[in-house]
Amino acid sequence: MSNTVAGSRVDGCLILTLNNPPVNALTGEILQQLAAAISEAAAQDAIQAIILTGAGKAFVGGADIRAFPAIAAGEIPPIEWQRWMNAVEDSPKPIIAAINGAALGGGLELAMACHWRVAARTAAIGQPEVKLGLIPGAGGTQRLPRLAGTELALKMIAFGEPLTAGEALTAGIVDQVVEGDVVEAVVAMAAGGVAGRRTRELSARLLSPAEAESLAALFVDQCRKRMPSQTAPLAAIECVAASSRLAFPEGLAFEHQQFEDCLHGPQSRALIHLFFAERAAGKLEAPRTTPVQRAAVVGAGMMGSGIAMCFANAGIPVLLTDTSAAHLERSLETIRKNYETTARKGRLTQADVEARLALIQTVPDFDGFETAGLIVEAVYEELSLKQRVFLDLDRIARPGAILATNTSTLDIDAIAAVTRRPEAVAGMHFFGPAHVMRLLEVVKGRSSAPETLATLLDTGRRLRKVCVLSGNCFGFIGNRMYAPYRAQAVALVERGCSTQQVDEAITSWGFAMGPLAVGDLVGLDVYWLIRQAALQASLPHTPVTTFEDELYKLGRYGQKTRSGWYLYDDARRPSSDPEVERLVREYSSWQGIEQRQWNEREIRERCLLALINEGGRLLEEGIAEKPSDIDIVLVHGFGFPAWRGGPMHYAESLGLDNVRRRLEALYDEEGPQWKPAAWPWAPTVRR
Ligand code: 3H9
Repeated sequence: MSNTVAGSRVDGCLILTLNNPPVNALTGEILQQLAAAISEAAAQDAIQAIILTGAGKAFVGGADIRAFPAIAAGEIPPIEWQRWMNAVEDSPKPIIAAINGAALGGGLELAMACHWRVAARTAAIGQPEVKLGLIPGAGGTQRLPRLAGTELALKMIAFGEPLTAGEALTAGIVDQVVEGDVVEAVVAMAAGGVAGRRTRELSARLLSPAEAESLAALFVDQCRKRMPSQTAPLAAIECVAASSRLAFPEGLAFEHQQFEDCLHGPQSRALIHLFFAERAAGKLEAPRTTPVQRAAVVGAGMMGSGIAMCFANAGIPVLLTDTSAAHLERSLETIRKNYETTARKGRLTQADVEARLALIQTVPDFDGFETAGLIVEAVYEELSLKQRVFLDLDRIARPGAILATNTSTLDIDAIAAVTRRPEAVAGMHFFGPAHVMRLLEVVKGRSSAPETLATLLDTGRRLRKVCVLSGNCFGFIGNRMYAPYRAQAVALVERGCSTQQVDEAITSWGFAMGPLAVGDLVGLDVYWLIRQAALQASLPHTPVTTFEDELYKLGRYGQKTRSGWYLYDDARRPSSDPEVERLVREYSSWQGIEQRQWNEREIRERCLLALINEGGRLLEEGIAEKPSDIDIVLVHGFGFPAWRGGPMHYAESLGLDNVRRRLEALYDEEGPQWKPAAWPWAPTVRR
């Protein structure tokens, strides 16, 4: 027996423990060892049953995802997943999966190949492969419908959301859920005698082929809405529907073909890249962190209220203050409403709502702020105001407490400079709505100590955020990149495109919203202020005047005034406005801007190249540590399609040399804003 599949004997049971930290991910080698151990056990009369479990917290977190890019590139041989799972199911001795923790992807497929399944109450059980642009490839699309029924299998495999152990029990996926030690419970179960049973031989819960097809069509519609342009969910649905139509071996062959197509496609490359990018982001070389026991927030506007909710959601007590008692009262009302809406959707119990509200205490005048280990400032975006707040906080906060600003554009150093603890000051840039958006930029000031940054990153992870470390510059990573991208969108309208043409070119490529519609959502008044600040900060390539200024001057601020780039009805549904067309042509003729026809490809290319090139500049300047950090920021904060992997991954997939050549051509044609960045990174994308 090996280290990765360790065997031990208790009573008449052979316990096989998979041990491949951190999540016991499956490799071909592990499966081979497992099959060998099972076949050895078959020859031993003293063994009545085999128990399969995982070492540590997970049962099996899936196939080892790290190997997929190399398998797809043909650098290492493919793994015969289905054959190994069949070998487990064929065991003449009954095998019981003792699901001690997460059984995901290949982990659930392995458990379903076992004859019985007993799960710990805390185990998560699911087929999340679509989130990686894949489908289950080890028989999951054929075994899950046989165990749980076609409809639930469609739901679990197409959307990738895991079930709790209790839900898996109700669904018939597991046979028993236990509170204590799951292996002990399984040994007791085996002592009572268990028979072998094969999931692949079940059929009672399968819908008829016709019923499965019509249900699949409904799921296709839902997937097109929830996960537009993604191919894996559609392939997954086809496979589950096929389980009703095809015998098990043919179903496996069909699944294998679909899995291969997904594995070799660009979407799985992009989504696997993001999976590892998220886990690699915001990791610092082991400086000491001080876990935050109590937090405080200054400013009870939308951002401050959302930030307070983030702390409460993570079980961290938080104080919230504002200069206005009315703001505080309104903030608490909004927070309660938000929680109650979540409870109505069944995602929180009423007890959870009350528990979270109890963690948020509104206070006047910084009362109690001396007890907080972390104070987040979220007041109006004005440097002098923030500096005044930091002067006060520095006086009130206890020694060692961290002071973080939620500024989205201002200079962290200028804020830290008014305190006597610049080493304990940094940016904590949440994206609105803060309790919903997963992205958090932790911004490093000139004097921010490594311990300060490590504590903020650690706290961010406790708040269940995807944390990225950014250097201090105007707009940090996300807003700084978004500015030239939006500037291109506006310039294209000035040069002859219609508003809709630009937005549609971008949304049809996969962005959640077009850049001009985003302007209307955020507010053209807000973008005007940001651009003025960018000009003041002498940010290169910021246009001095743009047509968007004209919309701002007309009071067309976007959705909030029911007019901006678009017109909005009371339900905030947009429609195009001929007046904008007229105004922009007038503006362009006055500015002497040449007009021409543009096609979709040209529009996209310009907007995306502006984004990518700014990413290159951020790397060149050391503001972003690595390209994958930029990808995360754009995907989680700015609606960049995840299945394209983020702008830097996309640039790599195009070939950096090709990107540079196009930028050089534009630089020659149109000037300095297209000057190619130095691209200081080695490509990682296999093409
Ligand atoms: C699949 O199974 C296909 C099948 O159909 C097979 C047939 C072809 N592989 O998330 P965490 C690493 S596809 C390799 O921070 P948590 C992760 O990178 C797979 N490594 O922990 C990180 O490493 P590091 C389907 C993996 O406790 C460390 O583990 N399965 C894998 O918050 C900790 O990860 C999935 O999609 C893996 N499969 O959450 C499940 N999983 O420390 C993906 C994790 O170096 N995994 N790592 O940064 C998860 O959802 C979560 O990791 C899990 C633990 C819930 C398991």
